[in-house]
Amino acid sequence: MSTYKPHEIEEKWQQYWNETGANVTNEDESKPKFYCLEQFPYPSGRLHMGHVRVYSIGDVVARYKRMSGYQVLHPMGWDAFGMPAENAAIKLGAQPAKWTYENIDFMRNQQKKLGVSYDWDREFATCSPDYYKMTQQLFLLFYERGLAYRKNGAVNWCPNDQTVLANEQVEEGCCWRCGTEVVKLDLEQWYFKITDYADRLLEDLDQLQGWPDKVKTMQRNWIGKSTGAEVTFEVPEINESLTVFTTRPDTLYGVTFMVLAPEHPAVRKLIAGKENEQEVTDFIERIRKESDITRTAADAPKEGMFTGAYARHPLTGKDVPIWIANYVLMDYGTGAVMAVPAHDTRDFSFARQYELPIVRVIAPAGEDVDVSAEMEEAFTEDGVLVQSAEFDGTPNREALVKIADSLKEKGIGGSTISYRLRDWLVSRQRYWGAPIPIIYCDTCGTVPVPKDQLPVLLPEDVVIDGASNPLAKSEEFVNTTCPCCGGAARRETDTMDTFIDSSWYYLRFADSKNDEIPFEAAKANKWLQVDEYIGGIEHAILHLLYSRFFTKVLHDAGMVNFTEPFKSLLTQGMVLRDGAKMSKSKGNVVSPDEIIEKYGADTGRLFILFAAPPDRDLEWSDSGVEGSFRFLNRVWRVVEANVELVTSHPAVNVSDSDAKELNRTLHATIKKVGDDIGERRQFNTAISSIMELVNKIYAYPETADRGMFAHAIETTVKLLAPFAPHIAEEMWRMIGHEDSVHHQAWPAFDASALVLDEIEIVLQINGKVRDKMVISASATKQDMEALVNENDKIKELIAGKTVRKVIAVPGKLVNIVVG
Ligand code: ANZ
Ligand code: ZN
Repeated sequence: MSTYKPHEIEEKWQQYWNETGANVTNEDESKPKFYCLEQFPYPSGRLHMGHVRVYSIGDVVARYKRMSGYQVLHPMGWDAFGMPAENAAIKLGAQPAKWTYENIDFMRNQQKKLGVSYDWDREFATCSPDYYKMTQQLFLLFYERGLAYRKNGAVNWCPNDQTVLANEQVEEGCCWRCGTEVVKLDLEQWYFKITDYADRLLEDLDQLQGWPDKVKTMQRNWIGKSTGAEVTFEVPEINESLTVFTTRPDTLYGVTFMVLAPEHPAVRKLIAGKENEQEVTDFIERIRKESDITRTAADAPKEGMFTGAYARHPLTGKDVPIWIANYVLMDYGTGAVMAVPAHDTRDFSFARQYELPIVRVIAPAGEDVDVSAEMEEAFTEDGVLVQSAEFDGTPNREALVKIADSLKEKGIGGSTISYRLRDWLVSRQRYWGAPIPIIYCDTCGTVPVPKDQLPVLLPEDVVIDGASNPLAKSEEFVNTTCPCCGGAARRETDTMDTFIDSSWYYLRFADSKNDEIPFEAAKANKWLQVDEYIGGIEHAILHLLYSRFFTKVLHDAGMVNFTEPFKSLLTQGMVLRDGAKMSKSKGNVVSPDEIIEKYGADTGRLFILFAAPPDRDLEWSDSGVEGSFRFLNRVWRVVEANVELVTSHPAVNVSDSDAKELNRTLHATIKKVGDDIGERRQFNTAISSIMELVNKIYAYPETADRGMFAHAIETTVKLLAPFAPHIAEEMWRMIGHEDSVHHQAWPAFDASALVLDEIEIVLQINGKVRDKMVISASATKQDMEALVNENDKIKELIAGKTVRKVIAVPGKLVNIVVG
């Protein structure tokens, strides 16, 4: 008897798969394609259990699809640019490249030890010049299409990371990476025009049937489409006009003041020469430094100041004082608000605070409201218009359209749409990223680096001290010649946001060796969309929104024939221990190496897949891991004990009732496991059904058909293959096969096996259960009565009594009433 020794067999089979190219993409046009992708990791150093979870999920799907007759693309790579490499350089004096590649080697080795079936021939790291040359090509494509531009403005700056951040990378006012509070700075930066795609990014969410609703909702809210109107207010004293964005043009007659964002460009002119000029200027400087969160939080104190200037109400001609306040943001709508304190909560508290008039223009329908009565709070519900000239009595929903239309007629406004989404700030003042391929020339201006001069390589002899952008300090890098005129010129020293690298990597896998272009259209169109994409919920907006945007741009450029990159999305839950997320800082980490060392990779994978549905948080449990290990041993023992029988492939004869029952369980399991992996992605229930099957195998009597028994054991090995690939391979060979279990066809499901032809009924006397009996499922009432009369136990019990009535319920019971 050999015992299950995971270490011996795992290493052996990993080597075998590697040598035989078992996991190389099986391109075969006669088969349907399937692209299974797990979000590629940042090479931070070591894999954690969260990684193991994602890869285990992906591998089950990929292996199942291969066995189900698909050509499967299942690649892996490295999201290898970014801050940690630079921080390591500062702390440890290591070169970012060296540090990164060492981590990649280590982590790749860990992935291999897990037995994940990646096609390593397609591997790449985004920090390699081969890859970032293509990232630079794509930057230039965006530039040519007018989608990459430079602009000056207030940007988010992380004082710790010494770089700017995109809006999506600011979480509750703090840097997404290091948690430092973000400040606002005025800088000239590169942007991608994602706002041009706002509508399509929103509309196409409806196509994404395979995405969690939660993620779609988050994207929808982030894009933040809002339908409203623009209204223009003249400001005679500066001979200019101010335009506001409002979702409530129906409240126009209730405007009692106007509020501009302190950064609004008109403010300077409004206060010029006024006695409070200095005071207002100081105020502006102070507010600018506040984060948007502080400024807009509902309970945050509102702060404002009168500019001393007045606008003219477009309909009444009345003077409207112009204020500035922290609660109005420059980068939403137009940065200017018509304040209606009677019907807007923020305006109401501001008006109360600064003693500004409050004028009611909407009253609850059917109520007689005294319009001069003081209001206790803003009235934000629907109603009918009052104090609104010719619109009095009009329901406000109707008035909304009517007033917008009348503004349009008069040429002072009209309906419009506003988005919360801002353009994507893509330049970073850091070293470890793809250099932006742009040159500045005094004569020719901004000049893109010609394609044949790509990649713009990162220089290696740089000083990385965290104080300022290393590239800007490298004379050798900065000074160059202009590609247009040959004169002296300077290179752009910012690098690209690493989210650009990851916005197109899934396309590169289709053609990862191409050194001319990012990828061939035909290859991308063959493999994409990604059929199953697996990754963390933390990318619900960031990476997933950017990737969708990239795909649409590449579609418009004719480079791909699809508009959405990820057909189906699975967001896996966290791995917890003692109720908290596993993390170094909490000291509750279980390392993948530890588990592989103690139990083998198959046990680790099986536990992780069994312990929770993939989208839920998973609580680590040592006894759960033990349980998985015991289960694999249990399977091993039954295979091992029956090697000779199974190898001889005895004829299957499903005629006795035990064989029928085992056959029924077997096919129920085949169906369940297939549906659970292929459709429902519920690996935990798939595994528990295999466990039940194994129990049935153990309980199968020796007297029942041996062929069925052998067949069930052999099929169990196949069903287990996607979950525990090494042990399945080993057992498959033990039972006499020469080829890999992973190249077998997935067991075919036979629906007829599920039809029960025998059932169990209960036998009662005066309503009390006395015995059970197995009979034909198609037995009629008469058949049942006849069968009961043959039952020895019943016969004994009713001996000498008078049978008054026999009640037979087909499929269930027979009740004998005796007196
Ligand atoms: C007048 C009004 C009356 C408003 C009323 C609301 C209620 P959403 O729905 O989120 O798009 N607003 C416009 N631009 C702003 C800015 N830059 N900063 C802060 N607030 C701004 O919000 C649109 C509403 O938010 C607009 O409609 C405007 O106030 C305010 F009874 O205009 B409303
Ligand atoms: Zn030039």
